Amino acid sequence: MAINYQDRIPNNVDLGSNRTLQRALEHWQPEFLNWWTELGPKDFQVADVYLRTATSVDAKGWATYGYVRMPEYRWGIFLANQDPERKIGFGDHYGKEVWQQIPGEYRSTLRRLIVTQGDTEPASVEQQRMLGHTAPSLYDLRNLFQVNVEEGRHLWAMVYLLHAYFGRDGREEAEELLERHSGDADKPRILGTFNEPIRDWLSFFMFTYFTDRDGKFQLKSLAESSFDPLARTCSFMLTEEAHHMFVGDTGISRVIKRTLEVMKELNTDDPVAIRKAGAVDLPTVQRYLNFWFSSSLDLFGSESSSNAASYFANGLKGRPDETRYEDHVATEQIYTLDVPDGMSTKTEEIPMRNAMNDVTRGSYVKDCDMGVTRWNRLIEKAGHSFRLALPSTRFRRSIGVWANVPTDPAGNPISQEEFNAKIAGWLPSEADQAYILSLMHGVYEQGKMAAWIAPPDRGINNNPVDYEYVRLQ
Ligand code: BYC
Repeated sequence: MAINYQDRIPNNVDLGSNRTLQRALEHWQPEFLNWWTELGPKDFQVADVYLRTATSVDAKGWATYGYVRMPEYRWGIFLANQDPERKIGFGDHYGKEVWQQIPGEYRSTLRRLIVTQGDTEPASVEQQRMLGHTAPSLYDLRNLFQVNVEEGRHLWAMVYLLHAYFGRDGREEAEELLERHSGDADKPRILGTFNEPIRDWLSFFMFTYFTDRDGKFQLKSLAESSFDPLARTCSFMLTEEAHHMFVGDTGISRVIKRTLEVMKELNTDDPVAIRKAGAVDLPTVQRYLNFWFSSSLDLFGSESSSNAASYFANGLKGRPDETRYEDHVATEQIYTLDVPDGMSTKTEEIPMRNAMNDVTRGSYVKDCDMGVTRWNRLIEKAGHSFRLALPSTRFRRSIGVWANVPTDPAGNPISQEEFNAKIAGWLPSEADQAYILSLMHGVYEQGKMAAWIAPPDRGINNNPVDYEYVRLQ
């Protein structure tokens, strides 16, 4: 169905035919806008931002670009088109019709999954709210705001499901999505990473590379769901998510590119000299990477999880790209896990269904590694021996079998004393953070770029890099 932009809430779900639902969502809309004003991007609400807006949900040409003031962005409800032939792709109900309504026995579990997904969206906007003040260019400022408005839309996507399919409980959950806040001592966001502050753009790029990529894999898992409206909304969200990861990937590449230029100019790889010249030395990039990658690994949940087993058995949440697997029922398979064993490790065998979180985490790690390989190619081409690396999935974990087990970044178990003594060198130290913060100054002059980052290879929507991506008032 085409997107209807005439309604107060743009949608392609024929919202107008369900007056009760429409009214309930129209009641939530001003609460969302209040939240956006209070906890969305600080200042810049009257700036004209060159944003894309969805016009159709097909893979090609879904976006239109133009100047929009963020509070006037047309947040709405967009589901990928329904496939009337779609069948359940995994678990105990494999091969049966997908559900257009939620079977009563799965109601609370599905609600929990949708709330957890929904909670991350406004959380990330809250985390990033101060970054507009220190954007390295108008191009970057626009990308930040694009990511922010789309995370706002992803919240709409989950709120629609809560309102449309979960009655009063769902409406209450939708209210609470605006009441929990990132980093709030009393009402924090549900998942750990979404309570971490993002004060600088290096962290923002790491977040959009590593944490938005968790979003990609979780959305892919939910896009397999037997609950068809959830699958369809996640399919469309994935098309928006791709740009967020692009911002992270190219952002980190540009930081590294600039560092390599400075290393060449000065003919040194000495971090002190590189910092004096106003660039980010590569060991610091590695420490930020260690922080955000390890934090994002926790977002997949425990390696062995009875929750994950029942999500899979009941057809609520599958594996990303489920069709690539041969066995979609997975009752007979065994998964081998590495677990800590004092100062050593041992293996444990668990039923495959219980290992679904770790299967998804494994695909995620491979995907993360592709960027690292590309960044290392830049470093290698510039003639340097330094290499960035993903730390082990055992390193600095807070969730799962490796939670609070001291290991080095390679994953070797070490004593708590050694860990305590060395961890400051493996993560951004206070001095690193102070240095990175000292580089952060807003650059708002058209075509200008902060000195710590290289310009992008190309602009947005075939516009030049020096386009006026944000018209400040
Ligand atoms: N922090 O059996 P377990 C995105 C909880 S990102 C705190 O180990 P399960 C985005 C867990 O909730 C994608 N708590 O794991 C990115 C459970 O609590 P309850 C977000 C955690 O249940 C950037 C308990 O520990 N989407 O879209 O199999 C910008 C035991 O759970 C954490 C989703 O996450 C943690 N890291 O799986 C914007 C999809 N990890 O229920 C957006 C929906 C686990 O016993 N969520 N816990 O109280 C899920 O599928 C699952 O909840 C999880 C955990 C994968 C998160």
